[in-house]
Amino acid sequence: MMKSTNFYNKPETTPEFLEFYERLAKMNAAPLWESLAELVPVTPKPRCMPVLWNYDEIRPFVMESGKLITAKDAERRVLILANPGLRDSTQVTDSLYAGLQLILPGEVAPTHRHTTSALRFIIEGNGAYTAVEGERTTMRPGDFILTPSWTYHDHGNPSDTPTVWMDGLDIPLVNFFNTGFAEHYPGEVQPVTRTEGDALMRYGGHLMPIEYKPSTLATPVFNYPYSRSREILDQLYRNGPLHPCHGIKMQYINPATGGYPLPAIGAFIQLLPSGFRGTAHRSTDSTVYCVVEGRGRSQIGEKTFVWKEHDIFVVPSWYSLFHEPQGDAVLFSYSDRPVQKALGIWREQAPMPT
Ligand code: 1HN
Repeated sequence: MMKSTNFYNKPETTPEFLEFYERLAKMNAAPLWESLAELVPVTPKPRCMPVLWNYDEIRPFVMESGKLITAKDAERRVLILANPGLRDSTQVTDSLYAGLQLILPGEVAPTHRHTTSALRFIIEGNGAYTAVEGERTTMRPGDFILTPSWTYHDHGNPSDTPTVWMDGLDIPLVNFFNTGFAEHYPGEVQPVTRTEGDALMRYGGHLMPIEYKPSTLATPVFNYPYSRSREILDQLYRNGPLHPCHGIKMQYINPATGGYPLPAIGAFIQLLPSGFRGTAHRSTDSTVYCVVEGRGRSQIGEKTFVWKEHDIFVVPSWYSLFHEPQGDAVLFSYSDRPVQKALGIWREQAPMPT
């Protein structure tokens, strides 16, 4: 007999059962034994699917949106990356959101704040800025930028090139809890009250202000420049060792706590050096990847995705995964790992047992 893949196999349903269920439904009640296998899977069964957005294919749509609507009229001119396994939804995974945002030369996206937290991973452009609580930071390709929950933020592009970035937000989680609040800043653009680079210097070096006490889980640093991340990856590659699954993989941290940069979102950057062939691994946090540099392929379950710079792909919970770059490659990724860890349910096999 084949081993059952269900935790529980429900007995056959007779007309008597069905008649009972009908009367039960009128009582706003239901039999657990009909849905137990689905409610308590033996291993994760994510609805979200492996999917890749080829940047060369999606970019023309992003630019077309720039002809259709202004950043101001749209509030945020973003194309949502909707996972096809979650049809009609606005989710990239079961718990997270992703989008591609465009801001054209001369535009501003007005100041607002909301309870959902956001990260930006900059894809192209040079000279546009994001302002967070009175400090502007220039967005450069590969920069990792944060707007924590309930911080006022706006974007502006005084440069002469379009700027595009990937947004990552915890919208599905915040809305699951029915804790969504949002408001506009009184006035379109918040005043600049701090010098550019202040937060990084104050909190992101090897010094910390005396008696600084974090008031939230979110990081006080809101731009993690790529120039620095890249330098660290390079140096650590030279120093070794290389992880058999991840290459050189680092996580972004809140320097004040050593924890994740946002309460619900963890973010990572990894170097896959030329000649590396990663070993298969898996973890329970469905993850969104953005290719920062280089090209290669990743095997996700039964699917192989061939990727290059700026492509975005999703690895669902517990799918086996390995990466193989062609030449040096750098991958950025983010997931809900902090939430899973807080709940004590995060699991990883790296490498997977053979
Ligand atoms: C938002 O505020 C931004 O500030 C981007 O750039 C995407 C998606 C949903 C809700 C708010 C931004 C967003 C968003």
